[in-house]
Amino acid sequence: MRTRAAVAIEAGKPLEIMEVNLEGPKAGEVLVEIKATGLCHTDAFTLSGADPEGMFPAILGHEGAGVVLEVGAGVTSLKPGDHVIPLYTPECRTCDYCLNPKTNLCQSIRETQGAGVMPDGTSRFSMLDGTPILHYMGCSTFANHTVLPEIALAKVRKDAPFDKICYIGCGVTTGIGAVINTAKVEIGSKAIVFGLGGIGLNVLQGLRMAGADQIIGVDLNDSKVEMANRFGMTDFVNPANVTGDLVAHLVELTGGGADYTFDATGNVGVMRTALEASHKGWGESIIIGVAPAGAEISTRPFQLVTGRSWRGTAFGGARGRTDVPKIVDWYMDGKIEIDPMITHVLSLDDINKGFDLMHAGESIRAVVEF
Ligand code: NAD
Ligand code: AHE
Ligand code: ZN
Repeated sequence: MRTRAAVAIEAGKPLEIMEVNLEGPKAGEVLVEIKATGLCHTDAFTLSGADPEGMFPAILGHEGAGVVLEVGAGVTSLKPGDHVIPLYTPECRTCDYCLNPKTNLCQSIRETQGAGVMPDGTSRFSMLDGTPILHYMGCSTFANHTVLPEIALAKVRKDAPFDKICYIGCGVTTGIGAVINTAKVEIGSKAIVFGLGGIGLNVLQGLRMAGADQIIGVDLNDSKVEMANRFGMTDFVNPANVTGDLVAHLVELTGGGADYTFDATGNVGVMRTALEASHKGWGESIIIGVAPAGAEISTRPFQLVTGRSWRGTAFGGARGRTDVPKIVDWYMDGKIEIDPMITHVLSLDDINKGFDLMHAGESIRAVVEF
């Protein structure tokens, strides 16, 4: 079939909207009509050329929601008409990783996913002249139709609006999951969230759900304050307005350091500040942000010797097929909020405007509706 997609032709160039060929689902695969997709900073990061795994031409996008149109041979858990959210972290339920309760990082198709192809080693997308186009994070939601492995789709209820629940495909689950699954924040905790964008705001609402007492937000952009307050922030710090050492300021504000800190910026300097602003003896710092190729984190080992720990999280530690339908229920039941964070709704033709808004710090989430 043919479908419309925003294609990343090469690093650093705007996406090009075009008709592309899409082959139907092979064994174990599913054809999905994407109804809506969010724009995550990770899409911009890969498009910029900073992603060591970034390859072109590719169809980016990993925060989508849609409807199953067709299933390949052997698919048993999905049927045409089912509503689904694509999963860049799949859940096969049989690999060593899925069988280990300490991780959500299913590895059953990680190698081919990272290479931009389906598990059989080939792409389903091509240009009209036959040039193959790579998949991205196993999802490629910047296309009106896409093909995914069955294990990379969460089946969700049919009354949930696509233009909101697409955000559960990455940002919402990553932020809330970092608090609940990864850090396992206790009631009464003190926490600091660095970066109050599409991920950081969801860390805030996760902390509020977990019953944290002090929730400090740190961002260079003052315009994020209003939304952050709405999602549970109790104190705001703009590093540009701090005279002297930022770590010392945060340690003083928390009365000795935070129980938990979260980096949602992708800046390795911020990651160091986050680790060092966590409490001596027990503070945990969770890295969510994705850093560019070649970037490395550093601190004095003494920071760890004296009881702080550095950890990371992918997709908020969530097991997608199991946890994503529950998070959709939380949204539908009013336990979490999504709507205010979707600040812009665009057509596919205007997708590059969404990236401009992100880079200008003017959007939280821009969503493309098909
Ligand atoms: P975003 O652009 O919406 O938000 C980033 C925020 O960080 C902005 O508000 C910006 O003003 C702020 N910021 C930038 N530099 C800063 C600094 N030096 N100090 C303080 N604040 C600063 O991006 P997003 O969509 O929220 O994504 C955030 C990060 O999380 C990105 O690196 C993204 O790739 C990553 N991410 C990781 C996962 C995961 O599974 N680990 C999932 C999704 C996104
Ligand atoms: N490809 C990059 C790393 C990108 C990365 O860390 N991706 C996160 C999800 S970001 C979603 O917005 C992730 O899940 N990582 C785990 C994995 O297996 O990719 C690089 O540095 O090579
Ligand atoms: Zn993302």
